[in-house]
Amino acid sequence: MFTLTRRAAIASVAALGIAAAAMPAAADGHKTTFSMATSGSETDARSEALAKVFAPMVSGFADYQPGYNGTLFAQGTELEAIAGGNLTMSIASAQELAQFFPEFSIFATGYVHQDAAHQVRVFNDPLMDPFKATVEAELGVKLLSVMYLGRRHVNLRQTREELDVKTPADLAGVNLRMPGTDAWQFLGKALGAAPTPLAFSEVYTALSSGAIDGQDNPLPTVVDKKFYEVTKQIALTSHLVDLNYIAFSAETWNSLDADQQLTVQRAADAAAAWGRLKQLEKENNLADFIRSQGVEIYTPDLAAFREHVQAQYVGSEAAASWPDGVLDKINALGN
Ligand code: KDO
Repeated sequence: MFTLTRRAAIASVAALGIAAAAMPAAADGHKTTFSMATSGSETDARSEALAKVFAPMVSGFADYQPGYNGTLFAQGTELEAIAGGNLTMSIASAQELAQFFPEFSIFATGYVHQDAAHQVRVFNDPLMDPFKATVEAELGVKLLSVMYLGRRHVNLRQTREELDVKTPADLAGVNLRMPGTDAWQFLGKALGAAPTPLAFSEVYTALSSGAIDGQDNPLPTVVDKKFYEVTKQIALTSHLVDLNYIAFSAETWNSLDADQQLTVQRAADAAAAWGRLKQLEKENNLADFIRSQGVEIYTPDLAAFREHVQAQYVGSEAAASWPDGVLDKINALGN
């Protein structure tokens, strides 16, 4: 299932070589550049948080230069770019990290995280220390803070009359776009659908043309990317309370002095907190707008989805990569 072994992935990154992008923050007042790549838009809450909160806080010694919509680096290539010294930071997913370190799939598993607060407790718990240490040691990437993306739901082109999603069985044969890594595809299958890998930037067009039946994302993303224009229903499956990490070049970090490092860490935490509140607010207030655009929103049989999804992970290759006891620790940090 995991096509890229850790060794192969690390080797391919090492082959990129370390470029000169991570210039040290000069003590002579010359600012360093923090380049940031995301496939999200400029109006995405996580992008806004970095631009409005993180950037001003580090502006004394760093120029923040963001690239949105996958323009700097394509979705899924950002971590390699940081590791290769060609990018300072990104909004990285656990699914992308699982390409290098399969154990990260635990944070990409359906119905594990319960809500935004649970994500924060998990990220700050000592259980995360070995995960963070591995990413830093083997990829040269520091995970500074956890950002909230939101509850992912199934969003389809079909009307509810054409397809009423009550249980995973109703998604049989549904061509559901999921992002292009193994952890995402696994989740799509676990939902009962026929997952198709596709870059985020292609989703609107593929929905519009009918190349795919649907996609899964939180409500704020459905609005931000106008997916409501090309879909007819949202089944509130809440199958993944999704997160991203603020991933930062260890090489750049090591070039900063202690005060600058403290400032970067505080700026990342402040941006993550701001973005989390913003995203929660959007999530809680967007359903009426989406309905007003002609999209039906309803809750399917959540117990059936949870049971089915969780059952798919039991005994899976993904679950085999999870360190002993970590799932119990994550669950113990829940409500
Ligand atoms: C997506 O491709 O559906 C996804 O939501 C996956 C996330 O991990 C994240 O990369 C996100 O896209 C982008 O940041 C765009 O919102």
